[in-house]
Amino acid sequence: MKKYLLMPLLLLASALGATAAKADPIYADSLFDSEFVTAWGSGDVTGAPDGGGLFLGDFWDPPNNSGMIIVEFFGGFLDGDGDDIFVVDVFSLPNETANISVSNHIPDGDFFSLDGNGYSWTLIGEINAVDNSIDIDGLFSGPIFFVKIESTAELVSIDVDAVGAHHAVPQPSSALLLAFGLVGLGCGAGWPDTRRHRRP
Ligand SMILES: [Ca+2]
Ligand SMILES: [Ca+2]
Ligand SMILES: [Ca+2]
Repeated sequence: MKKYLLMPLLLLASALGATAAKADPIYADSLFDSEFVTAWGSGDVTGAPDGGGLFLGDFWDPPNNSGMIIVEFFGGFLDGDGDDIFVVDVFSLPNETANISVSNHIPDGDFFSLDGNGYSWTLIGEINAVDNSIDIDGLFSGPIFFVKIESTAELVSIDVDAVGAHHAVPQPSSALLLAFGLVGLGCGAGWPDTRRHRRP
């Protein structure tokens, strides 16, 4: 096994994968839970923006109750350089405010303080419909799979079209698979062993 080949290839694959993940934002895969929300248009807050979604209130402005959604990112994302999470709103006003919290999983254990649904949440901060992205900035480490958005406005409700993240957890990329393929070839009979010639 040519281990001297493995590390440079893995580093290359990792660099390529990280670059690709940072270049393209990812969007929430699933609406996990919601409370006091109202649909407009598609009613869909997953995937890329489509001009429809959920506003976080149970009635047109002003709402009787402020709303909340929890969305899930199946592949997870990380606290990377700069802003990490953004909420796409429509008809954006700065007084449409919301708190952003994050969680990593649905635990069976008890190693975090959990809410009634078995979640632990870390409050990252408040956004608004205009200043709509936020930097985790070290408040949470490790992959994040769940984002909770809670309206903090009394007179208006943020209209959530989509929820995005900038730093997807790097997935096994084609470059990584290629690297493993090359290493695999290196183990085969057709790959010349140059070391043999240097060290007779
Ligand atoms: Ca960050
Ligand atoms: Ca809005
Ligand atoms: Ca949408």
